[in-house]
Amino acid sequence: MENNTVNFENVFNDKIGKNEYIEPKDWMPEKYRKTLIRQISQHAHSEVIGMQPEGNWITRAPSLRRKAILLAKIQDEGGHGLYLYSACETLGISREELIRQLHTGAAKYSSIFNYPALNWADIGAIGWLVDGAAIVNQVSLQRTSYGPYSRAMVRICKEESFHQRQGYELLLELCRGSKEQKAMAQDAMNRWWWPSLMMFGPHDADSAHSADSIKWKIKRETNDELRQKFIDKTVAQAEFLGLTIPDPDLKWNEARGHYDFGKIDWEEFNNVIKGNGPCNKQRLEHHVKVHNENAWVREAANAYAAKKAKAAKGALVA
Ligand code: BYC
Repeated sequence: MENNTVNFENVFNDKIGKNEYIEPKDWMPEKYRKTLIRQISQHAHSEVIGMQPEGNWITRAPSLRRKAILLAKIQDEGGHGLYLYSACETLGISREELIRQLHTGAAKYSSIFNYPALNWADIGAIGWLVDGAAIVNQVSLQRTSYGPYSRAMVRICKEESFHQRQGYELLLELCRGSKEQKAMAQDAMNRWWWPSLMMFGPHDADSAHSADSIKWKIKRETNDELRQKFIDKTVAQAEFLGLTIPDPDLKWNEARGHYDFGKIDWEEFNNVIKGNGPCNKQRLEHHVKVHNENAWVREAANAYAAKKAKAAKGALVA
């Protein structure tokens, strides 16, 4: 007798092989689903927690123009969080559960947002270096195999490249300003350079999830490949600003066609992702506090949606 049963795993592997998207209703291995939930939720949490270090500077922006730009940027980050939570929910997990995982520490967010924004130049460094690193990673993720994640990335990348340029322009103005302003920019560079390199995650040899994620085309390039891309494109930008990258081992390697760079302090990275960075406690406590204080907004939105649904049903019956 002919066997008509579809082998779902073969269909899935076939799609991955042909670079076709996996969509929410398609069959997928449980581990693929779990890896996506972990990565997309970590990404969403990063966007939202990342609003905090910048939000701190809205009231202290040095001009109305800078304030308007910063407000718009932070609002974009909130929007990115929302696209990503929605993409994550298509994998069968609720927003409440995702937030619970963030609040209990079961889900991480990017290490970078556990560092403080100490002076105005830090806002430039966050745009230039942090958004710059995020773009390198996210351009690659535009080709991720999960459709809703890929589509969210396309839109996010457009906005992030504006963010990166506003950070660079802010720093350029400081670097062309007074001696004190230039020194502020250099100080920000010194503090944000190494944490920005850590955003790409551990070296490939120590990356627990990379092998599966590359196999399933969730990740298109490895942590080390993306980190190298970021360094290679950022050095010339630092030179143009007249800033020194705080790495004495940074040197062009003609044979490799890439910059060599110094050792990353993985002890610091591990400490930060374990919850012991300079601002971990503050960031999480703030999120929990605001989430609880604004429970009424969620209740009101739900009540309004229920009222609208009931009215629509009534209109259908009538
Ligand atoms: N921070 O096996 P690995 C933005 C964890 S926000 C914390 O290599 P993977 C912006 C990793 O989760 C953009 N944890 O993992 C917003 C894993 O632990 P678990 C943020 C990190 O997933 C506002 C363990 O280490 N972008 O642009 O294959 C203002 C082993 O790592 C980090 C994203 O979130 C880290 N840096 O690769 C301004 C990008 N690195 O989960 C700007 C999306 C690693 O087993 N995510 N870990 O407990 C990714 O591309 C990947 O998840 C990573 C890590 C490359 C980050």
